[in-house]
Amino acid sequence: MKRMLACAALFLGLPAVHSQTVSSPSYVRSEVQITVRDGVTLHTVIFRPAGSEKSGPPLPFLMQRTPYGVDEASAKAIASGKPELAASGYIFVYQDIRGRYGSGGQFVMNRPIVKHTAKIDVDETTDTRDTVDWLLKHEANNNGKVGVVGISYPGFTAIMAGIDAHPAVKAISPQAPMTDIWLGDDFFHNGAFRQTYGYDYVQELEAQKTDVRPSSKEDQFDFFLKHVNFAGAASSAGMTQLPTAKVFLSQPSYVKFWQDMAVETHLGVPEVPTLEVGGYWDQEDMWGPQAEYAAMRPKEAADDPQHRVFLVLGPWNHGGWARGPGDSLGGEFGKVSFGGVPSGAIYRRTIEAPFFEFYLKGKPGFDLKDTASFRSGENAWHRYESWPPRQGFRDTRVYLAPDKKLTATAPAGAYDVTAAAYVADPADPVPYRHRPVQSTYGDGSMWRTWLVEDQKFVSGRKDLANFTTPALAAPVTVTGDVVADLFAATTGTDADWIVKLIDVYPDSEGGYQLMVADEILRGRYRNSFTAPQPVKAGEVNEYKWSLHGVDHTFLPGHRMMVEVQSSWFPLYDRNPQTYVDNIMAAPASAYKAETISLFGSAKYPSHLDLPVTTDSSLP
Ligand code: PG9
Repeated sequence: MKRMLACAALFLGLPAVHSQTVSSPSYVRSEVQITVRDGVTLHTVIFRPAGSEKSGPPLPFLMQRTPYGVDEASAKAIASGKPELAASGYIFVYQDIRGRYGSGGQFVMNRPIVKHTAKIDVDETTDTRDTVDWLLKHEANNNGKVGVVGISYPGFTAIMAGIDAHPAVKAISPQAPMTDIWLGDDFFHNGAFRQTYGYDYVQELEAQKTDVRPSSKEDQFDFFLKHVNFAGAASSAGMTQLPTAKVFLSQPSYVKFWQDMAVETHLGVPEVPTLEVGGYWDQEDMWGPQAEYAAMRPKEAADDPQHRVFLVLGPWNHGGWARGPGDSLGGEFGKVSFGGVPSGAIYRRTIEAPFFEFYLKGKPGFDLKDTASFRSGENAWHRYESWPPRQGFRDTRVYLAPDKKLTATAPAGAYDVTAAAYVADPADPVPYRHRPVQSTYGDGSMWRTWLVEDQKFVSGRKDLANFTTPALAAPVTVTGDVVADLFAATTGTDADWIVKLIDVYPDSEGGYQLMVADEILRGRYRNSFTAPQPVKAGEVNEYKWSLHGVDHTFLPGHRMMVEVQSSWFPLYDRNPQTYVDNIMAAPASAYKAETISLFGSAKYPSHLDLPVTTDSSLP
């Protein structure tokens, strides 16, 4: 699409500089540079129903602020993406955030919230407020109400619109927002560095003002192995001076830089009604919506009639709720079907559209009390009084036991029994998805659906351990946060711990091994994310971390499997397994094969905590 350049110098802060009726006769598209408090101009594209500026009811705004460019926004995309809202009548606003595409100023990745003591103290909250001020003043016949919506980075800008919010902001929907980029979203998970993502995304956003997605023909598994560590890979791409890469390389722990970016610490009682949306198989920001909801929800009084934070979790990958019917997920290497239920279409029609209609136009129809979650396996929507739900659920455990068994029976008597041992060799790390591993957003990339790849492709390896129940006689439904609690030792002085909860389908259904929960913990951070510590070789340590929210029924005939491994490559950089201060620059000599022992005794009962329905019974 031809990019329309606004005559910025001439029209700063003035009403729309270009207007044209686009292919859909029902919208007028205008383009404007909005000047914010420090003089920077933000490139903004506005679509409003033709004639609505002069006649008809005043309309609310629905805004999205993005680093990905707004020139592609079109009436056609609005009509297909948000048909109910398009039909109802909104002024749709798209804005390039500071420093990206047509906007001025400097781009700062996940720009932290600052104290607003001077005019130059700006962040995404102030840019939103100044934009809202401008819209209210300059767009005729508006109803004084603004909604803000967005997925992923635009999800982050949506939550920013709800912090120190402009009084006209009446509803926000952060969808897959990244919330804490170090703890659980795009760049690190529990201290383990997501090197392929960091490598590709930082180049995409920080090397220039517009997106350029790195695309290599080389298997990224070979590429990252060959460069030993992230410092090597980053140097080969000439990206070591890009701002975020610099910090990856120099400050890999949870230092102030990363803490300042975290959103959850800024969230109190929600200032405006907030619809958080996330996918159970989101390969990028699965954690963000759950974390934001968890930060806000407990701060609301139980009996507050102004209940304002809502959560929707569904069977989707990153942004999957916004496109297609959502009745299945996956591709060549594994596909899960949701029994013909169009989960995404249902969400868009019955939750998202009514949410904005209610808060921005006062129309009835939004009846979500708190949480809506799609339960896979059973393949049905459920509504809960809060997340994770408590009523009708109980906490249970499954234990890792010798002979590859997974059992609900707690180990008794025996001390220091090794449930399993394996040798983890950084020279031959466990792939996280089928090879070749394409660049994240490169040609033919299988990135978007890797979380549902059939785990059979690795589960027979010798450098991991798995534990399985017998075939279930009755359904077992797990709803809520799954927590891994391992007692383990290594012959090395550092290690990564990856736990995957897997639904093993019956042989008659191909024996598909579907991951339903998974997460990594970098061993050096077992006691503190800010003060990493070596592990003492041979010492048994407890490693406990959350695998996040799940809503899944293991059907009769299926088996539940827990798999433990020590690498997930090349998505996560390799842990050399010898403690070095900075893994980003670990020398080749530090990478050593080590023996990992998992314990399964009364003294060291490695297990998973599972919230299950009260009628679920585990073997
Ligand atoms: N997941 C993307 C992201 C990366 C890094 C920071 C913020 C967001 C995205 O899809 O926008």
